[in-house]
Amino acid sequence: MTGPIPDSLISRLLAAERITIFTGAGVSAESGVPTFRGNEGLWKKFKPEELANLTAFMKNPDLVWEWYQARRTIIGSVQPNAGHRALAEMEGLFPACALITQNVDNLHRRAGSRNIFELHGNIERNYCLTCGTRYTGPELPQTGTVPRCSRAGCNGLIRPDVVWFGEMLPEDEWEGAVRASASADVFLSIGTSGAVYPAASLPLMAKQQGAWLVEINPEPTPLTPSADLFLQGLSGEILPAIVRTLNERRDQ
Ligand code: BJW
Ligand code: ZN
Repeated sequence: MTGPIPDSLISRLLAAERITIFTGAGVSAESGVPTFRGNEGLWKKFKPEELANLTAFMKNPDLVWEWYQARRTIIGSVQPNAGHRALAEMEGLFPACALITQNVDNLHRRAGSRNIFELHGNIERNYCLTCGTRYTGPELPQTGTVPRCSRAGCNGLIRPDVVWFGEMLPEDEWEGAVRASASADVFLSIGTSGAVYPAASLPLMAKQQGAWLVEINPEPTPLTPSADLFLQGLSGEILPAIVRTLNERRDQ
C-alpha cells in the first residue's frame, strides 16, 4: 500500500466500541515463518492437507512429527514483527478488542496480545493420543522420531495440540470467536487466504451482523469482494501505520 491510511477507516475505528481482529499465517510471514499456501507457501513438497491430518500422522507419525519439529525450530528462532506489536497495542486503544487467530505460532502472545482466541491450537503444546496427558515441548526427547507417552503402561503417540483437517475446533475458542465476530463494530481480516473453514466463515458472519469489514493482504482473496475496505499490502507496514494515525488523531 502506498499513501496514508484512508480516513474512512480511522473514523470508523475512532467511533467503534468493539474491534475484532482475525489473523492468518500472513501476519507472521514478515517474522520469517512461512505461510501455507501461495507462491511463498510453506513446504512446497507437501500440501497442508497431506500432513495436517490424523490419517497422515497414524500412517507416518515420524514424518508429521518432523514437520512440526522443523516448524518449532523456525518459530523459536524468530521474533514477533511490527504487525504483531501493532495489534498488541490496539488492544489498549478500544473499549473491547478481541484477537482471533488461526496461527499456532504463539507470536501474538509473545508480542503482548492477551485477549486471544486460538482457533487451531498452539504448536508449543502436545498431548498423548491415547490417554490425553499433556506435554509441553522442553520435557520431550529431542530425537527425530515421534516421542511416546511416559505415563506408566501407556506408551501412546504424542501429537501436537493443533487442529488438523477433519477435527473439531476447540469449543471455547470457537464460541468466543463467534461472539466476538457477531458483536464487532469493525472486523479486520489480516493475512489469511480464507481457504479453511469454519474459520473463514467468521468475517462474513461479522459483516452480516453489522460489522464494517476490512481486509489487509498483499493479494486479493475470496473475501475481498465482500470487504468494505481492502488495504493491499503487508501487515507489518499497514498495521503500525493504522496505530500511528489513530494515536495522532486521538491526540488532536
Ligand atoms: C500476507 C503477508 C503479509 C502473505 N502481510 N498478509 C467446505 C466447507 C466447510 C468446511 C470444509 C469444506 N470442505 C472441507 C472442509 C473441512 C476443512 C476445510 O476447511 N478444508 C478446506 C481445505 C476446504 N476444515 C476442517 O477440517 C476444520 N474442521 C472442521 O471443519 O471440523 C468439522 C468437521 C469435523 C469432522 C469432519 C468434517 C468436518 C479444521 C481445519 C483445521 C486447519 N488446520 C491447519 C493446520 C493447523 C496446525 C498447523 O499449523 O500445522 O490450520 S491447515 C492451515 O490452514 C492452518 C492455518 O491456520 C489454516 C489457514 O491458513 P491461512 O492462515 O489462511 O494461511 P495461508 O497460507 O492459506 O494464507 C496466507 C495469506 O497471507 C495469503 O492470503 C497471503 O497473500 C497473505 N500474506 N504475506 C499480510 N506480509
Ligand atoms: Zn498416554
